Amino acid sequence: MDSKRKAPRRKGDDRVILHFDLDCFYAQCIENANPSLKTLPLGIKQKSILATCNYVARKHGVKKLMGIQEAKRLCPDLVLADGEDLSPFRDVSKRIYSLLKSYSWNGRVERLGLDEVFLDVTDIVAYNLALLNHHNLEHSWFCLSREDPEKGFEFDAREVKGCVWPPEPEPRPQDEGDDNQRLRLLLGSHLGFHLRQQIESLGYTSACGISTNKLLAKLAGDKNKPRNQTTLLSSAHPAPFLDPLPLSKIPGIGSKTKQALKTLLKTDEDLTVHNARTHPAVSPFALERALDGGEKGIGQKVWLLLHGIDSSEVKPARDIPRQISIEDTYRGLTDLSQIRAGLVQITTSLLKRMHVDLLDDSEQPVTPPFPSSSPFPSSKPRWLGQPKTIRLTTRPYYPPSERDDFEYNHGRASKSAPLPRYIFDLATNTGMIVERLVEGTLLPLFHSLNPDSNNLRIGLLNVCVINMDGEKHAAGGSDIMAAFQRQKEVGEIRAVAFAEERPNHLDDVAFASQQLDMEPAKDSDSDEEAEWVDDDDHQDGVRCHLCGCVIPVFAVEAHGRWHELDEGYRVEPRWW
Ligand code: DGT
Ligand code: MG
Repeated sequence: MDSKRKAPRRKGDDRVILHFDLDCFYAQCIENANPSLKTLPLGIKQKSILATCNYVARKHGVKKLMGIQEAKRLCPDLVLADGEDLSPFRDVSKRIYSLLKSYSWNGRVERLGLDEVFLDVTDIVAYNLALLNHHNLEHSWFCLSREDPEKGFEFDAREVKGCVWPPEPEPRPQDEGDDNQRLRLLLGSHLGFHLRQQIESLGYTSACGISTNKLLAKLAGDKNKPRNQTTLLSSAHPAPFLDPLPLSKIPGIGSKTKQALKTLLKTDEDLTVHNARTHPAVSPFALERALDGGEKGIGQKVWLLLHGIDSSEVKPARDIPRQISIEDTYRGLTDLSQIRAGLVQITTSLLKRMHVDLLDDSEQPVTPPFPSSSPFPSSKPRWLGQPKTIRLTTRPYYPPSERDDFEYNHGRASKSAPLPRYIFDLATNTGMIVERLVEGTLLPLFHSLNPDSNNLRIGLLNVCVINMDGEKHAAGGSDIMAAFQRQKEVGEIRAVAFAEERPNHLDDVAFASQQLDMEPAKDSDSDEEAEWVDDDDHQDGVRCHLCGCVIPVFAVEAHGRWHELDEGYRVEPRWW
């Protein structure tokens, strides 16, 4: 065998990673608010498509991202609920994330979008492995706290909890190393089950994957859905598990990599992992060359993913998002009163989001403004973080015929200003704050972005607050790069998924773009998102997660340093 094609050395095999994915998330949120919907086929509508549907509807053939008309044709009794307002979904997401975070010892709890969470539970598992009484595995005790031995649950350590992959019992591992790994994953499966039960106590069912890295945990969880879990026992030899999967299932392998692989294999057919992994023309070096212009080391990275190796860490938990962004799309706003109304609406939502995400609500429910005469001054909510900068982005309206090959950032232009401090005054009425912010800050930014007010045709408005107080921006090299990459990657994945499902619909591009920026990586407010880096992101530059600019790769570090400068009035750099 060519030495370049030797099976790569595995890293991080001794970790235990759990991946949780809520079942039909938006639908469950709506069902919990209206329990009578639980037994009916339910679709969650956003513009002209279903963002998701419950599993009753899925039995009728209805699918996520299906057009409403098609869904109704398949299931005439389908009940439709409006899913345009993401606030209730974000609130539930936050509660579930906080719950899972409260079980972590090492703080490695990473959100992926609104309904997925990774947990690195290696430390909890190692602790419990040492406690196991091998003479009485049947009546084992799983300790959830190092300080309080009574906090935990009883479990049967003879068996893995839930589904196991491969399905048939494996021959007993031969050496002690493998045996330990099996036991670690077994312990992880019981913890995963316990945590799923805790999530269910909040009213939400989920799927869970248990493995030794994020890639394998996520893919394992996909095996048995809904309300189930899968442990990948053969994590050290994942080829039989990965090989049948289409390449599109592998996070981090994007459309350009897929195309590069097709070119290497001289085929037009859709490839499986097996096709790509075993073909003699595919090696780290060949991939690096085929993806020329991409990130250095991209060939090696793709090669590792094809072999189920992903050394990326589960990121430490964060209490507050790095930025909050709200946007909406329009069919060409032409006069300033429409623009003003759009800005008022967006800013109102933004302020609401800031109250939900940035106020410490541990003391009392947040319903600002609080009257200054409040009898409970000490229970006033406290700002956990205060963004320092506000940014307005606009894009002209493009008719559908012109939108076919749009890049996410096509036509977008942005300007920033310091965020006025009155926005944090909880004693002032929200409506007054919005009016003042629109008049005093956003409309001036709008005019400087669109100086010719007689020729307006606005297709998108986005307002974003960034530069959280107390936040350190990872200016140095790889962290900031990874953050930029994550944002764009998931944006592209969403856009592709959307385009594939609804290729000809009028609203598709506008809708996709609305979804992307309201929730790139399913949730733009959080950077605790997709860790996997899409090679495709490096072809032309990467998108800054702080200001949205697309930046040539060589300029990323300098751009990061620019963000670290404290603001005076700052106009977005235009040269990229
Ligand atoms: P599942 O996990 O297959 O049981 O179903 P969901 O609905 O939980 O799907 P998932 O986990 O991919 O996404 C979580 C939620 O995020 C989902 O309920 C709706 C929303 N979402 C996901 N992808 C898209 C998308 O491409 N467009 C829109 N509009 N919403 C999406
Ligand atoms: Mg889900």
